[in-house]
Amino acid sequence: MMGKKTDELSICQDAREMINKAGEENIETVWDRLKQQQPHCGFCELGLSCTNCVMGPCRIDPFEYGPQKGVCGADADVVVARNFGRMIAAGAASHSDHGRDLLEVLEAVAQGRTPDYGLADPAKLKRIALEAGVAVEGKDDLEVARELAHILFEDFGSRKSSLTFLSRVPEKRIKIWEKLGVVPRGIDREVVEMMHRTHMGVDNDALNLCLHSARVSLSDGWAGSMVATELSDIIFGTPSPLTSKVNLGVLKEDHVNILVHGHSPVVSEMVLAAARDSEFVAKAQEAGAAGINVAGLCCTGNELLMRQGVPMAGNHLMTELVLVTGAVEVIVADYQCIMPSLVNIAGCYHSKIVSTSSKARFTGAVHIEMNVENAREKGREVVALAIETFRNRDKSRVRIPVEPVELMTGFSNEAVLDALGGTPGPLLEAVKAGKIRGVIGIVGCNNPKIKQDYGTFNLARECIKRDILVLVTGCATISTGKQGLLMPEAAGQAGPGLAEVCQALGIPPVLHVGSCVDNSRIMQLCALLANELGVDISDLPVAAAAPEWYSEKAATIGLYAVASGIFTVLGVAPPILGSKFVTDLATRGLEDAFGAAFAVEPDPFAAAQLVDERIKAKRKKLGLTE
Ligand code: XCC
Ligand code: SF4
Repeated sequence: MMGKKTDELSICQDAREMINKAGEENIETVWDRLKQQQPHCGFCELGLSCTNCVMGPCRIDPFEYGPQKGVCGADADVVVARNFGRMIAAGAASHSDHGRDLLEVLEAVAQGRTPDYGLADPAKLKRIALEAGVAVEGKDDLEVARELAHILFEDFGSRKSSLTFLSRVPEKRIKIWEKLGVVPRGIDREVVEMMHRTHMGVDNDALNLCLHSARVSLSDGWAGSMVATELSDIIFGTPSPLTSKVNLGVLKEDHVNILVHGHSPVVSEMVLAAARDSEFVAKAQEAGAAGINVAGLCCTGNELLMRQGVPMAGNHLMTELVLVTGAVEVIVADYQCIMPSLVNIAGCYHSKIVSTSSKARFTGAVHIEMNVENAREKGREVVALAIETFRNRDKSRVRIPVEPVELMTGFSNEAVLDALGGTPGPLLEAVKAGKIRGVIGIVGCNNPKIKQDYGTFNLARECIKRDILVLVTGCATISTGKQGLLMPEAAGQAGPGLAEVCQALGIPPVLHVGSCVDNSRIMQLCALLANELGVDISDLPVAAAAPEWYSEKAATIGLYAVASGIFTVLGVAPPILGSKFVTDLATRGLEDAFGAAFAVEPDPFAAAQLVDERIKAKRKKLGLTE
């Protein structure tokens, strides 16, 4: 299969072994399908094809031999900007719709409509409610929750001119957004307006379209995702440091293995609760298993890892391979990043894919619809199905490669500030003294076009060597965790300043701050530091990177980082290169407008150099020595 050797596809031993096993068993994986798709359409790669109406589809010729305009007259700049705008809208919609699900749970809890969920962190509920302008004095938690839910629901609509958590944004940054006309108004409103603007014959100015893209992304980073993060903490608990394990070795050969996949803790928390029920553990034993093992994939895995210490089986490119172990009874999924191929691969084994959301169904999967009213009961159905499925496991096909690696997790902003004695002061002191030269958020996915985990792991390692503290979210967590960087011992691989800080606090040089929506934690932390120093976020020695991104959501995260003033390096170019105007804007023009821009650099070592230079320049401007 494939033509490429497996060691060219992934840096991970567990992945390589399972790719080989898939080959032996004639199972098609994402790498096979990538090969079948090649060569990719050049027009699409450049962002130059348009299917927005049926006068088309149209293609703009990048070499100027062929047509330079679509049937409607749109040129390359407009076509690229429109396509990019829709990409950003899809990413923002995904995070924000996930946020809305948490909001619906909060409302159901407040109205007493669900016994299944509660308020695990009532102190945070009060804090957030106060921030949102709720008078909490003399009110019980449910009343506070009801009022908070009401205010946040309005953030989604168009009844307000500004969003709740914009109060966190430094004043200088808000001024920039006001001047550019990109202050986000309503979460859904910005997405809907993007769909409107990109209909034929509406917004036909590439700059104007790109500015609205920035506004859409900000409605995600400072609202939709932020709502998801804050409410997940309130409902399920604010993460604090704990240790767990990562890689395919977390599967247990003698257990019923249940994998949670997707993004929303609303589903995975209920599955976990049922799996921990002694009644089911006894049933599993009756079926011949030693017990029930729950492990995570992708971001809902991150949610459970951060709060419950549930071990992590793998990131995006491991989601097919985990089935190839032959040891998985059920993958229970909610939404986002769940490859439809999982159903086919599960069909090659005894495994079952369970979908749980009416908005994310998979032909051939078992559908167990979960909602706030029935979640606990449905979680139990999933676990019962897994136990039944275990009876069909073919033991001769089971192969669990490698031993798991330990990792430390749970670094919410609250936990970080707690560790520092309640204020960001000590962190700022370490930055001023140059022990921590700067901070980088490394986020995002895997992409089969890049050797799995190569970009993310190497960038993280190069950054810590240079005394740059690394924060990870999403699949980048797993890429770095599998290589041991999420343990305090990894301080030995850091530069002397960062190593000293990590050793003093007993923390790793790479901190896990959560799932993809939890990039909002990084936004909040940057705002906190900027406010403390009385500067803008763009003045801070910080950067962001998405070395192996694939998803529309990752594009949106990158854009809200840049629009918030954070220099961002992408390992894969977005489909904008067909427009010189949009490309120049992304890599230079945004710097003038927002004080930060994108760079595209697939080589993680060169990317680390770019980040280093940026941090050096920002430190110098702040009058900090190296
Ligand atoms: Fe998806 Fe969030 Fe990307 Fe991983 S990192 S592949 S978006 S699961 Ni957010
Ligand atoms: Fe072609 Fe214009 Fe229609 Fe796009 S909107 S398909 S460029 S006619």
